Amino acid sequence: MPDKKIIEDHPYIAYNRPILTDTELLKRSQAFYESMDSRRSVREFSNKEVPREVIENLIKTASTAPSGAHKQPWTFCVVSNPEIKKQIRIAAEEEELESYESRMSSDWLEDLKPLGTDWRKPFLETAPYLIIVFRRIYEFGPEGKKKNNYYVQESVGLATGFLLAAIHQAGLVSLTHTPSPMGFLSKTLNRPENEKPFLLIPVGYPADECWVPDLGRKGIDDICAFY
Ligand code: IYR
Repeated sequence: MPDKKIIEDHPYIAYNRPILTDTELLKRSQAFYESMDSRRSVREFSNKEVPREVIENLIKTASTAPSGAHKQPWTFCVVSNPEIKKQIRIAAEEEELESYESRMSSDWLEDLKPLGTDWRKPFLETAPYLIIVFRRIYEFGPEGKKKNNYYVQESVGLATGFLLAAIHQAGLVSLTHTPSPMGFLSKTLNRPENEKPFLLIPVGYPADECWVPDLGRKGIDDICAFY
């Protein structure tokens, strides 16, 4: 069998994955589940350095996610510069203070109590890296003509999920942070108008003393229906 061919004028490559035994499938799926089940969102970071190449690998992994028409409609901005981290912290805390004091409903604040969050975001300066994920609404085609991307929200959500999994598998921790509104990130990072901020993800090691809420996860019967 050839390993390349042209189908309707487009190049294809043969794709082969080994067929595993049921025992092997079970072992691998169980091991990956157990590893991912030990992932937690962390709010107390160490300032210990992480090599930049590691961060590049994490982002390359995120960018292996599927996307609408394979447009890969994402940009990952990586901030390690202390001055820029400081600017981001100041702007985020300003918005968050307003949110916690007057924009969020009492139900919302009540739901967040077990997580111990508040408007203060010291991790934005402590974590060695902030990865700000932008969704690219459209691209500029020839002569600057706008070309819309497809399923941008879904695609960028998938890429971010891959990123969080990669961070955990590498041995680092992250937080899925949603400063709201996030417009200040476009300004601070001077992003073009076709990009909108999606999530802000501090990445690093946990602080020497790091506590996370004692939360359980829903069981299979609560999240899954077999037909
Ligand atoms: N964006 C705020 C509030 C917040 C909202 C939800 I929903 C969370 O799960 C956690 C926090 C903050 O980052 O504190």
